[in-house]
Order: sequence, then structure tokens, then C-alpha cells
Amino acid sequence: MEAEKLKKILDAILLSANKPQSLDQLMHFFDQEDQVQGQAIRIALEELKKDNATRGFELIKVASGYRYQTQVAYKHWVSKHWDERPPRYSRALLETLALIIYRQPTTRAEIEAIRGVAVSSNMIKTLLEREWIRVVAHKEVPGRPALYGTTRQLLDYFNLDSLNQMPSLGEIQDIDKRYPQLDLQLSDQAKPTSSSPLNSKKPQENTTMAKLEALIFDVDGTLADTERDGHRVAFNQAFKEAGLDWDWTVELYGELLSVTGGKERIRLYIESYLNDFDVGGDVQAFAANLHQRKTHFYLELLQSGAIPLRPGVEALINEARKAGLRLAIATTTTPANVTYLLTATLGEASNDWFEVIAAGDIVPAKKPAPDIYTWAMEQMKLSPEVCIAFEDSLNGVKSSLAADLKTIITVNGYTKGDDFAGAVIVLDQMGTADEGFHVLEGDAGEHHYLNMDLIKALHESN
Ligand code: XBP
Ligand code: MG
Repeated sequence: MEAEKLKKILDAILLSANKPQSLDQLMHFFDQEDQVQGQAIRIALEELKKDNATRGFELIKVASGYRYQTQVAYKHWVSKHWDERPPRYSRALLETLALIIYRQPTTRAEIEAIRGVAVSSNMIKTLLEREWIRVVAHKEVPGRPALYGTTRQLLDYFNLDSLNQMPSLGEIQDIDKRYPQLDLQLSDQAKPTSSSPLNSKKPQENTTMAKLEALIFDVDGTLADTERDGHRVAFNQAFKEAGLDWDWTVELYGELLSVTGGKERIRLYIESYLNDFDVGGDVQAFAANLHQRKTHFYLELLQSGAIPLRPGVEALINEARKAGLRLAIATTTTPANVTYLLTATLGEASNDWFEVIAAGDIVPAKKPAPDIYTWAMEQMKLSPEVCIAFEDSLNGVKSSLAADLKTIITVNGYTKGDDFAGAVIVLDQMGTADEGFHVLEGDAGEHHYLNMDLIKALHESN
């Protein structure tokens, strides 16, 4: 379908909808003969967002999907539509809600133990009626009390796409000092302390433990240490061939890794590191041409077998396949780079072991945007709760966490100083039975290398 027409149809659907529409729901509005792919819808939605950016309303994405709404900046005027004042919630109710958000799934007794006062049935009833919380399970202790978790409606109400957008408790530890005007009187027990199990964790989107079904791997830095002696070398070969005297040293390349995507990296270099370099035309086309040659050199390197998989990767993939786990890849690198790496290291057939290879420009926004992970999960028709991601870098973990994925990190030379807050564990490598890993952050229990037992335990942990 023609892009402009698709945009108008989506515009009309969203304007007439009385609740947010997910990508899946939007897909259902189209017949097979319309030939509309999820990707085209995504692009059209991005364009609609841009088109409406200067209006009094905007297109936003919340937990349940996309919706049009008036811009918050104009709420003072818009609210005059309604006579009644917005509901005011008691501090006790908000404290209770906050504890459910950060400790879910949790029982009323657990909330009472922290707050030091009884939680009234009315308060829980209000939160349930508002559909901000729900009973997600019952705790297997005498009396089988209800375990409460939060809902998508709560996120929608607060204009949030995911619970990961909530600050960590560490960040809000001093909130009463920073914002004295809020006059918060949190009971001392409700305040997070550094030794508190509440501390430093982002809230986890609910709760009844979903069974792990799929592993989603980043490629560069995670499956193989490709950047320093692979991509960087190939970039320099392309520069040389083009008669450019650019030299991306190991150190400089580390800085340039702040953006993902080779074409984007070349542009960053031209625009931020060179004074007045004239590309003699369109910088995007210039970067794309140069990048094509870089890919050529990089593929040659891969074919020569110069880049092995990192320790433990092959064994883990084999174990996961035997255990019936589904496998996927989510990377910013060019698709051919993945195929060649897999072929050179695990054999050609290994390409079929991965149900989805989500790579490169298939989504317009590269990591740290969540899009590549979300796209991979959409292809597999899986939700984030049943998947786990493997990453190595700050941009990578931002992307996977924003896609609501629990994430295991293995660092490398370029990323060992990155901030991996929110990851379930940070390791120096996956490791093997012979040569184990070092745990940099998190808890691996008795395990000394990454296997399916540990991955399942990490997936189940909060
Ligand atoms: C990888 C990248 C890629 C590679 C180069 O990031 O940023 O750009 O460095 O590949 P991640 P291309 O591991 O987070 O996916 O030159 O093909 O882009
Ligand atoms: Mg990476």
C-alpha cells in the first residue's frame, strides 16, 4: 500500500479509537490484499508522530499501544472541559501503590510490614477498581494471600511505555530532600536503604513466572569480539582504498562506538571529529558508499576465520538448542556480517538455528532504541517475559531493557567500564566448564560458567 494512504488510514483508526492500539491490533485492520507489513506501520507511525509534533495533541506510545492525546503542556486549559476536580489520592494510597510497583508480586502483609501500619481493604479495593493493580497469583503460605502486581492500565495512565521508565529506587532515595516542596513524609521503613532488597532494582513488570522460551543474542561484542580487530580494521581498509588519510586507532574507535551502526559512525566522525571535511555532495550517500566497501573488507576478514566466537558461546547455543529453546539475533550490524560470522564459526547450517536474524536497517532507529528487539519478538510472536537477551554494551543494554527484556551482560575491552544497571548479571565472559567466568555484578550462585540452568535461574529472579 502506498505510504501516504497508509498514514491517513492509521491516522483515522487512532483518532476514532477509544483505547491505545498495539501494533498487533493495528495489523488486524488490514486485509491480506492491502499488503501491509508491521514495519510499514511502524514507519508510518513514526511519521505521524513527527507530523503532529507541532500540534496541540501528539501521538504517543504507552504500554498498551499508540494513542493520540492532548499535549500535557496545555492541560491547564483543557481541564476546564470538566467541572469536577481531578481525584486526589492519599499519601497512604500512593505509598502502597509505590510498594506494589517496586516489590511486585507482593502481598498486603508484606506492604504492611514495610509501612508499619495496616493497609485498609478500601485502599486495595480502590487500586483494583482503578485497574492499576491486579491479583497475579496467590502465595503458597497458609491462607494463600493474594499477590498483587501492576497493570498496563497503570502505565497508560501515567503515560509510560514500560516500568523500566520508572526511576530506580537509588535515584529517588533522596527525593524528599531534592524536592522539599513535595512535603513527602514517607515512613522511615518505606524509604529504601542501601541494604534494602528494594534498593537499586527497577520494578519488574509482573510477575507470575513465565517460562523461558527464547534467547535473543546481540552479535558484535557478545557472540564475538568483532569491534577492535574486525570492524575497526575493515573501516581503515576502506578509508585507505578511498584515498583518505583517516586512521581509526583503537582508542579513537572506542569513542566512536558511542553510536551504533557503521554508516552512522562514519557520519559522526565527519561531523564531529573533522574540521570542514568536504564530502563533495551528500554526506549520507558518501558514508553509505564508504560503508559498503567497509562491509566488503569485513566479510573478507570473517571468511578468513580471523574472528572466533567468544569462549562458551558455541557450547551455550548447542545446549539451548538441545533444550528446545528458540533462538534469535538482534543486532545493529549489517545482515551479511551475521551470516558470514555464523557460517565461518558454526557452519552454514547454523544460520537456520536462528529463527529470526534482526539486523541493520530493518528498523529505522538502531540501538539504544528498543526497536530491533521488539521487532525480533514480534516476528516470533513472543512477549518479553518469555525471552532473555544477551548484550555487551551500554547502547545494547539500553535497547534490550527498553524492550522489557531481562538481560545478561558479557563485557569486553571496550565496554567493561559501561554502566549496566538493570541487567540481571554482568560477567567478564560466558565461560566454559574448563575456564569459568568472573562475576562483575550480580549473583551466579554455585555456577562458574553460563549454562541453561543459570540462565533459567536468572530469568526467574527479580
Ligand atoms: C554493533 C554496531 C555495528 C558494528 C559495525 O552494535 O554498532 O555498527 O560496530 O557494523 P551492537 P556495521 O553490538 O550494539 O548491535 O558497520 O555493519 O554497522
Ligand atoms: Mg554489541
